[in-house]
Amino acid sequence: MKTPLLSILTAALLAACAPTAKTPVATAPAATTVPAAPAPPDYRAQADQFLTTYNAEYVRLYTASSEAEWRSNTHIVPGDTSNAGATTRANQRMAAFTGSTDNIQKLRELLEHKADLSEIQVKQLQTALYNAANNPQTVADVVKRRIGAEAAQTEKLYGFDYKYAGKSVTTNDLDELLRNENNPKKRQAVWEASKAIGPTLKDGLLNLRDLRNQTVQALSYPDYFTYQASDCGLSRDEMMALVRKINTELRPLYRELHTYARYELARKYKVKQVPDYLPAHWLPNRWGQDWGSMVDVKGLNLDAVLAKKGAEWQVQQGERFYQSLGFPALPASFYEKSSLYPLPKDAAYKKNNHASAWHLDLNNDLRSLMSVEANTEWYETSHHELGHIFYYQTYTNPDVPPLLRQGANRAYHEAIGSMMGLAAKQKPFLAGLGLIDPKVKTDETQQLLKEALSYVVFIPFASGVMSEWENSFYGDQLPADQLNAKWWALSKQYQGIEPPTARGENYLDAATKTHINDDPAQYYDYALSYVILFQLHDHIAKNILKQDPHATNYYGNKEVGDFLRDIMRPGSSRDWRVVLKEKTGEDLSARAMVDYFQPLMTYLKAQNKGRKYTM
Ligand code: X8Z
Ligand code: ZN
Repeated sequence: MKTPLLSILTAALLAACAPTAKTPVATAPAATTVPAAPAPPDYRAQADQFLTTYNAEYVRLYTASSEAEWRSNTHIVPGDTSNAGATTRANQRMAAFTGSTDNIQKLRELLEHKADLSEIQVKQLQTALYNAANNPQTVADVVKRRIGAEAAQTEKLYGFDYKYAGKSVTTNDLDELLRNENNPKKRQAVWEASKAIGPTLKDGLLNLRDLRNQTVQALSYPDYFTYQASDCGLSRDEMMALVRKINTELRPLYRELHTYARYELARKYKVKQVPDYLPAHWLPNRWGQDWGSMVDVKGLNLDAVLAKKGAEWQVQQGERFYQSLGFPALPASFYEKSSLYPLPKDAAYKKNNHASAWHLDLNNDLRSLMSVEANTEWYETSHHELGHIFYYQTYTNPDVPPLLRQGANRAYHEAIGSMMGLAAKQKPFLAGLGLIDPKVKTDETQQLLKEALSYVVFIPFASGVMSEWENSFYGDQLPADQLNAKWWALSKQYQGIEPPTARGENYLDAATKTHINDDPAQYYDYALSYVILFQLHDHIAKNILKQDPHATNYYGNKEVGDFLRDIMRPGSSRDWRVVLKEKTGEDLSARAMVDYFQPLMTYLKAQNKGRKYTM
């Protein structure tokens, strides 16, 4: 079947090639004059024409939509729905285009001639069809309701007024308290304050589940989780098998860390009976996804150094690090247009408190939204977000059409900046920058332990709790009266964490994690990103720098920059598996991550000797 556009093009081509009628002038035998066969339709030319027009409109609508989203995320006035209204309208226009029935038909038709098209054309058509499935206009009403519900959920999420001890507090305040407060009673109150937002998001999330599932079902995806996983070229089962494998591979190490943490924290909080499961409020993070601040490595206390340098310095230093590897400076507009620091205490509006990086126009308008304060967590996050920004900048080149200005896959996008964050905390790097005394003796085991408490501890949360919960929520229609029970069952199973008191279905603790609301069914990307991070870091350390992966200094090394840019430059125009194999010689594997932390096993086993293991 042909679309009208293709029929017209084909007819025109055929007409152009048809022999023109001529007046016969001779009667000589004509046996050798066979009429030329009509040239086959030029599908490449057709695809080019279609994609040129499509990309231009895509950029125009994407930019309008991002501008509106930016405003919705940086200027939240509770009760004022004007931003949400503008965002909804811009996103609806984008949806009407990407999901238009005409476009879908044309994309499908061109893809029927895949064999005749170039690889980059096929990639663009597939990406556009993937995008269409999130907005098919055959179910325009569902899409419209979903877009409105998403804007409303974002406003609720970031407009929430957290209260602790009777006062309004920011999430930065709560995080700091969880890192530093020593009184378990107070800790519990802080933790509970951080969960107060959950119930306010429940109806919205349940509604969004239905709308998200119904949207993608129109193009035959069984559910939204399957749709998201397909972006990596994996089925839902394959994705779950992958994250479960990663979790299993890191489980022996996690088990040691879990045992260690139970005993250490019981001692710290002066609790005689060591609990079998970690009480959630004992941990220095709202979800127990990062326990790094439990350990203070003497001589390597970055918090003290950063406090003197200030918040601005951290972002600028991050940029300097990337530049030292040969990345170009950021455009001035990055600093002018980004929203990098917390709002003044008396601001009459709120902003999204979770860090993000934006490619506003799929061109050179690059922005980040953060609330940077001078501490190790924000130092790490600044490097993470700048990873996204330099990724955007690198694939914004004439060889990468706007539709393919994305990571090799989403996990790569998360991996680059996280890897730079890891590298920017290693001793030779810090000493090279003059941030610490190079001669100071530091305990390498404690440093590795601190890293494990961040990176290894993250895996059961990301590949276990988050991925399993969303898989069940979207893929298995987790019943509305089991949402919180499931969350805590998974937390216990994967993280070995329990809530301080019973958390019934009147709470919705999953929804306190921003991604559950506004970055749905894709948290496995972060688990995969850590695995990729260690694969890339291992390669850089051993093969480029010839340094111990535990003690590197990437600063100023252009070869490291070239290695990273080779990965980043093609955006999503190359298959992520091929890229990984080509650049590291390996398939996706937790091997490098497991190897990196292996030296810690002996230490932890010795520490945990005679202790009770509960997972
Ligand atoms: O959400 C983020 C980034 C933004 S892309 C700050 N991260 C995950 C989280 O905070 O839960 C980075 C690592 C995990
Ligand atoms: Zn990120």
